[in-house]
Amino acid sequence: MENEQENIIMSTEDFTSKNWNDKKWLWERIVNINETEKMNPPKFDRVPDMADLSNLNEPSVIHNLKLRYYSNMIYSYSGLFLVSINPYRNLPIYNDEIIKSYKNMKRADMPPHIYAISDLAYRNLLQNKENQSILITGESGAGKTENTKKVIQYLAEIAGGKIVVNENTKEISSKKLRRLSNATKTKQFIGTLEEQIIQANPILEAFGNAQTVKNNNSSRFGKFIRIEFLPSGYIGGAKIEKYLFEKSRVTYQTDKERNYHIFYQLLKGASQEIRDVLLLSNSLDDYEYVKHSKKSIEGVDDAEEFELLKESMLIMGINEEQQLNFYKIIAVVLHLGNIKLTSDRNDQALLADTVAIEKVCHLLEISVDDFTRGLLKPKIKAGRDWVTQSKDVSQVQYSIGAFARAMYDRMFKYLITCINKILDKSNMNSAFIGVLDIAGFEIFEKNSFEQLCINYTNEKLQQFFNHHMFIMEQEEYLREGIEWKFIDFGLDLQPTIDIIEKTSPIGIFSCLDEECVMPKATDVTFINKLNSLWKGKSDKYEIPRFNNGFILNHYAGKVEYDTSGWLDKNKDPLNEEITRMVANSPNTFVANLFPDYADSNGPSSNNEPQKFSSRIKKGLFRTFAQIHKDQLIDLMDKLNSTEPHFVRCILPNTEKKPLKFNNLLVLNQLKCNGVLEGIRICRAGFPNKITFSDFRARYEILASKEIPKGFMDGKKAAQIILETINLDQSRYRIGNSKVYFRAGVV
Ligand code: AD9
Ligand code: MG
Repeated sequence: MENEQENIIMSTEDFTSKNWNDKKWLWERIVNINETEKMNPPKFDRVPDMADLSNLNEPSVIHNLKLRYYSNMIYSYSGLFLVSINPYRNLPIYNDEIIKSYKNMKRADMPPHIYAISDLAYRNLLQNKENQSILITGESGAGKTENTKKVIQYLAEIAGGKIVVNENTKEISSKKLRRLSNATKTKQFIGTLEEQIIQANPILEAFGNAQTVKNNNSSRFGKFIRIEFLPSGYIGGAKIEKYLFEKSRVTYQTDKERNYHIFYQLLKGASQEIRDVLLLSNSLDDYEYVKHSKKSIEGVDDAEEFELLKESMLIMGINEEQQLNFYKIIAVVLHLGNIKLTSDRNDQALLADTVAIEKVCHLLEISVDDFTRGLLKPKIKAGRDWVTQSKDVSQVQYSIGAFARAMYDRMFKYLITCINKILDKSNMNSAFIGVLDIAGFEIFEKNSFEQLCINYTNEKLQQFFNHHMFIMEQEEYLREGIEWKFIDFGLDLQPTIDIIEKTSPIGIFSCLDEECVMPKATDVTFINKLNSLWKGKSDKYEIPRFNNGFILNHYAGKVEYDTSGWLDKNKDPLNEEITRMVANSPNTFVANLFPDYADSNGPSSNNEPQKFSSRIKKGLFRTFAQIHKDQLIDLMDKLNSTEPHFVRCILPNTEKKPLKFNNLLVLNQLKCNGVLEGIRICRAGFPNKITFSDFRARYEILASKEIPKGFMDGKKAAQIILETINLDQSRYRIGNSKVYFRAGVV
């Protein structure tokens, strides 16, 4: 079947490149008639909108996308979606000229482009006075982040240029970089607001992106960027929110991937002066947390990138002194990775040497002795008393790793807070266009808690899309008085979402949270409890035959989750003695990263460390699941207040190569991301709609004799035109304000 499918959707390129005598089997094949689909006549080749194909089926969609892709047309429409296929090379389609050509143009009058969507969102924002969102999803490497940047570039270009920030928000008209000399502080470059919004990205990428097997510049976090607009239509500010940051990468990467870019940039690019302050060498091999990874990325000079990062920071208004604080955390993480342990005769952990820990404590400005004791022999509560607990090497290693991950995670979060302080000028009421750049469904061989979180997010986003497209569409038919039988497409994804997020009956997240505060709970007690709660209760939930875990029936397919390690992943427990020390460090930058651990009376007080479970109950600690769920609810609220636009990014091949189009890989993505489902409903409904006035303007010529001169209302005129051309009644409907056509009729 797979080969047959390949065969049917073979493009003209494939056919011409074959040696027909050798590959006779390619064209002489017997296939089951039921497994074939109708082709479109060649005049439909490369149609910009798939909804216009007269034979709308999977093979013809792939065929069309492929023809377009090989003609450098990476953008196409599929009904409500903009589909974007990664070209893996720079195409001359993103310059100022092209931006200008999309300004104020109707979607139908220009080739499909991310600029067309950006312009539509901007126009709708101004005209309808409604907030807009652009939701960009797709697999890793499919081009989400590149498209996000293009949206921002477009908006900055057409709606920027009038406001310049800083100098106490005094308006300056030049868009150029300026060097503002401030009498009291160090000299710094500060950019215009648009420049700052654009420069936020390299900063986010340095700290939040890394090389992975799938993408040399993979974003390891999701983001929602709100571009805010003043009533005049100019950009007034921006705000960034992040989701699901992959902190495990800070302490572990495979040899085919890297840690976050900033580690390599700093180690390769920092001046001797900075190195001296941070107690760093210039060799990646000296540091445990980077030395096992890949060292460099083809075509990327990390030292040069570091220079660009520093420039972006200056444009943002983060001066060199402030930058050093962030680099200091990177150095602390690197030194933490170098702490070496051994065991004593009772298997208790000891420091093998004190070099690394001294560097850590020097940079954090805390006592080496206290830190060492807190790390090796933390206090815990036993009944009413506090006792010193002995830890073995792997336990201490775990707490060092967790501490390093928490430091990095909190530093990244704080960096975004700083950027937002600079960019977020407007009040809550200002109109915005939000761009969501978030990973699509992930179905791997082994799926863990991270995959559940991302798939849960996508399930909600897909539900949002379904609601928007299917419900809105059908509601529109009703409003327009079009005769239409309501179709239940079986697309309600709520049952799967409920299993994850419900609190009653207890869903996966709540169950996990409960186990996280149970004494003696383990990953095994968790999965047993979950299975007993859901077994046989929903057709979306199954128990796997062999492994510990569960199977969820997602929109994109069935996914088996392996639940080992979930308790730790959900709480990522920190050694609270050491976090408390850091929270009370005289270095305010460092201390402010852990405000939730600071005790008001200082480190020498008699305050007893609180137990983890009591911290959860008091709301001092929130589990990962809780944080993510709350963030998602907030995001969905925001999206629900917007008019959405949907962009689906597609990965054409897994080799990161231009001009390679893998049919099955693309087909699979179209299935997962709802494009094919969208086409199905398109076929059932009336995807092409034209207002009466537009319709008359365009087609009156077809019935010039029949339509009398002088006034005639639009509906009547449309009726006459359609009757004159004798169009089959099943192929169109006349509503109250528009004419509706089946796919391909127009
Ligand atoms: V991930 O989920 O963050 O791992 P993304 O964001 O979907 O992923 P990204 O935008 O980073 O993928 O694109 C991956 C690479 O493909 C980029 O670094 C570019 O080298 C390449 N790419 C993507 N889109 C374009 C494009 N429109 N033009 C040129 C592109 N190159
Ligand atoms: Mg990305």
